[in-house]
Amino acid sequence: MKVKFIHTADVHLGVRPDAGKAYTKNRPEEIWRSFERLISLCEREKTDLLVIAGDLFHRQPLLREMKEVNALFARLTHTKVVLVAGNHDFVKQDSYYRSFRWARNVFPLLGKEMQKIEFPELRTAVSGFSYWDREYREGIRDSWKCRRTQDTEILILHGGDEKHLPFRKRETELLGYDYVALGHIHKPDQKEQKSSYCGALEPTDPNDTGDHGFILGAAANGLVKTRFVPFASRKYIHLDIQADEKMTGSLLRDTIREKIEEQGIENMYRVEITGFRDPDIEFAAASMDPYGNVIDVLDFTNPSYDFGKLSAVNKGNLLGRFIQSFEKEGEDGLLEEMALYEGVKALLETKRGS
Ligand SMILES: [Mn+2]
Repeated sequence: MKVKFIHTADVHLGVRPDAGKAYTKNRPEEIWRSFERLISLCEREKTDLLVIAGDLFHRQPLLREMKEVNALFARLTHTKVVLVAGNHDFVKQDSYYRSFRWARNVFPLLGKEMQKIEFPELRTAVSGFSYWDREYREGIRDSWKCRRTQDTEILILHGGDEKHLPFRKRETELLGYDYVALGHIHKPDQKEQKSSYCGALEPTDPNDTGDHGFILGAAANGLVKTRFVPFASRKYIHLDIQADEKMTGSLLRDTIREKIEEQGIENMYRVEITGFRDPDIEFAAASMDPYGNVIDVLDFTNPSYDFGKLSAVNKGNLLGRFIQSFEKEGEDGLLEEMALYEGVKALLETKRGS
């Protein structure tokens, strides 16, 4: 018997991530649409099991949000849904998780102790537990070891950092399950592993760079094969741009535009400029957003001062002496260099102002 499953987590429905001027407003809605697309895919592919490894919601779910999600689940004619609550949507005292009546095909594992749900018709069992607090500082327990009752045994775990169920992946593999569906870390494991993070369905933070999607799995007689499927509608990309003395504001703007066109105007960008610039040029970050998808422009360039000339012209004054003090040291460490640049910049600005 072959069981098809999809492993997702960290959808963070309700999050309002920064996506750049043109997209930020629509981004929350887009994340909902992506989740709907996933549900449609489950229906179309006759997926047997949809496993949601926590943080389906970004915060305590509103009743309205739960009803929306449940209505999507209820449309599934073939798929059974198993979910746990993560640290973001943890089962709070008055959480709707406690009282909500889910559709018949939804099997929430909302207990704070490990629970197991069996699907004899799929010869599959899924184990997991939910967060009842923002944090879960204890590690993996011996009692979580797999006690096999079905051909395929799946374990859901949410966490993997210091404050959220600290574990090493190796430990989770040693628990004896055929597959461990991990949630919490937004970066997906793109290589097949027995214990995998599927990553966030859509990136929800500018630091969630790279592909995002879900894990598609097939289980047959306890042998599980999985692969990562990119599914997100947009990516965050960090653009590194190297400036030199010839770089002007308009040249930089063109470079940014070209790079964005190359890597996709649908994506969201953080731009970092490094290297040297003409000391008379200042880059106006605000004008560097041709498609409205630049979140920020970080200018780390240094003015390419001609220290020899500056030192000669300013012989005897504060600026000249400052530069000379660096020449005497004869050190060319990075900190020294930065101090020299910052110092000269400050002194030149004071000079200009006076
Ligand atoms: Mn989490």
